[in-house]
Amino acid sequence: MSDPFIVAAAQTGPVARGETRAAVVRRLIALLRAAHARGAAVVAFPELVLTTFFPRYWMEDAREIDAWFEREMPGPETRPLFETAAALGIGFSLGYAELTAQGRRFNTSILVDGTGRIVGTYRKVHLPGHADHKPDRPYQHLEKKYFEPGDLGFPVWRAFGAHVGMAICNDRRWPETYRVMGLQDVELVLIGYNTPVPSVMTPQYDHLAAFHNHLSMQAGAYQNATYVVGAAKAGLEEGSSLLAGSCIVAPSGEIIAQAASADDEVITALVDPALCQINKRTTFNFAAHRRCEHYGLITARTGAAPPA
Ligand code: CDT
Repeated sequence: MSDPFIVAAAQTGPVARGETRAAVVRRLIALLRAAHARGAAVVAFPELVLTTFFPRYWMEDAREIDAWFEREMPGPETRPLFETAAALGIGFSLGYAELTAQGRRFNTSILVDGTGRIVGTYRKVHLPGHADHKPDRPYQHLEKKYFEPGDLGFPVWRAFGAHVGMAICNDRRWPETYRVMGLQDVELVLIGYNTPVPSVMTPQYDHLAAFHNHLSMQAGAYQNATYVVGAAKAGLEEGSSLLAGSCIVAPSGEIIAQAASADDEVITALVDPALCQINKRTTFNFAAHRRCEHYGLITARTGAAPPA
């Protein structure tokens, strides 16, 4: 059985459109140091954390779009984060916009170990929003324009003495995200998010945004007997209000740490892989209780269809 360790979520406040990556990285390093001072072995940073949430802007010029993306990781601006983390011996997950050598664009998160080595890459599977311009809206949500769906599935890696997976923002609302990792015996899921509220898609649920945020991660944690860490980019960013509520959820489904601000803030909690075993061996002992023969529709059908 693996030893317990401390995990941190590094929530950030807003990132201005004109803020440089170097300035953001300085903020991330300060959060990294704070997490390390609290004994953390690994810290989760938010989705697309190096820039403002640029999918809110309609852009047509390829060079303007490319400017939001990273062609290398680490690059010149992000290297100090890797170097500081390696010097402190702390790992992290980091969300950023990835432009591959083949010209493909993904909403990506990497997992970096305590030596500064990238040990895992995840590319966001569930891309919310739209690809077309909706000028009648106060802001856009153009993830479907600027990214293609992730092509790596939901891998789980051995890191920090545990089985660690990642997801990105909208992924956290989908039970499939957690289950695919649950089937790889995941013990810790690191999630970064940018959730605009009010939502231009579902204003009916604006008053429940914080509830749905926690509901999704708590359900995923409980039903798969895993810790889940949610790290928000929060606060009023370029006129768009982003949900805070970063949290760490235990395998029981309980929130065991939660941010109290909508700004740069570190929260920490103990991850004890032994606690994952309680439900992994009993209620959610998959090998004993799952009935795959009845789950075929989940992969055979994408959209819902009413009964005949
Ligand atoms: N970044 C991201 O995935 N945000 C979505 C907003 C959905 S509304 C278009 C989320 O699920 O929080």
